[in-house]
Amino acid sequence: MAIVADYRNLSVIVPAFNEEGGVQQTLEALKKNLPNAEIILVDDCSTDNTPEMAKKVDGVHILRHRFNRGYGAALKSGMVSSNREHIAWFDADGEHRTEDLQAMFKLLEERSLGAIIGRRQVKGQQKVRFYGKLVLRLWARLLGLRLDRDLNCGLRVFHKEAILPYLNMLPDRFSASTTSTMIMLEKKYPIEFFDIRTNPRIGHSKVRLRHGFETILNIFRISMIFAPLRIYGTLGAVLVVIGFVYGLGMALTVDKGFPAFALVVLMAGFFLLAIGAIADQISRWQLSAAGSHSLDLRRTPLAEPDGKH
Ligand SMILES: Nc1nc2c(ncn2[C@@H]2O[C@H](COP(=O)(O)OP(=O)(O)OP(=O)(O)O)[C@@H](O)[C@H]2O)c(=O)[nH]1
Ligand SMILES: [Mg+2]
Repeated sequence: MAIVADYRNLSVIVPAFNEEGGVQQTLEALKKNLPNAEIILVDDCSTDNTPEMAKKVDGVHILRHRFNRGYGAALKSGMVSSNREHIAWFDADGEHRTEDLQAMFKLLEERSLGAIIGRRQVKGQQKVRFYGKLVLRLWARLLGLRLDRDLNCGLRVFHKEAILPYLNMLPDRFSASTTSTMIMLEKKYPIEFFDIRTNPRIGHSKVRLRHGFETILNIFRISMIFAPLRIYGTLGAVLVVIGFVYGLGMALTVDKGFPAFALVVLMAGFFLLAIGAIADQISRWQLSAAGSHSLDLRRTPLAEPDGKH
């Protein structure tokens, strides 16, 4: 007898804003292919027929924001009301395939991972988006993070303990996906990227250029929360080295002692290092409170060493 996979351990959160074209089909596919999963549609105060279309599918929990709050806010509302151990994010526009979600969930459970993040193919992507994503990756790299190809794919699955303690760090808008990737990496949770295929979206895209700028700002914000010493420390060390080398060079070659300018640069470097050390203490203190529920996850025997991220 064939064993039918059971998804009673999983909540699927579907954020939707004006997705009357794709929402019914998306929910039907989830109901059919993920039996017993809890499916939560968060309608972000759509102005079209999204709620009516969603109601046509039985057994879906529908939450509705009273005003439009954004993609990240919708995901947070859904996650807070989820009752299962694992949480998936799944777009309402028909773009994601349930086969991919099934495979990702299986892997997450089998390997006790903190998260699995979808990785879309670069081929066929709009040029603008391709370069936008490149800028995001370079920016993250500059801040000391080696990120994989796709930071902000909307299809991902988490162990609840890996994401719930950080809900207040997730922004309300589109950068919630990039931010959640960074949180997983900064917390050194065992995670994997998983190659997925996507269908063309049904209906209009909601992504705008300003969302890219918001994301750049949020990458910086998260780095400051998790690893302030990396930013202040690098900048401080660079200034100290410049000040010292320049000052010493001038003192030895031009016979007028250590120049004042070099001293100022040196001092600025030391100040930045000191600020970094204090910020680091504050950050550790804050994060130990936020992440204390997640410690078990880090000790799971199947957890991968995270050196490869
Ligand atoms: N709750 C909520 N969901 C939103 C909002 N904007 C977009 N979404 C949903 O978030 C998901 C992803 O949005 P998309 O516009 O598809 O963004 P994308 O998948 O990155 O890019 P495209 O599919 O190419 O447009 C979809 O299910 C949208 O309905 C919003 O303001 N609030
Ligand atoms: Mg989409």
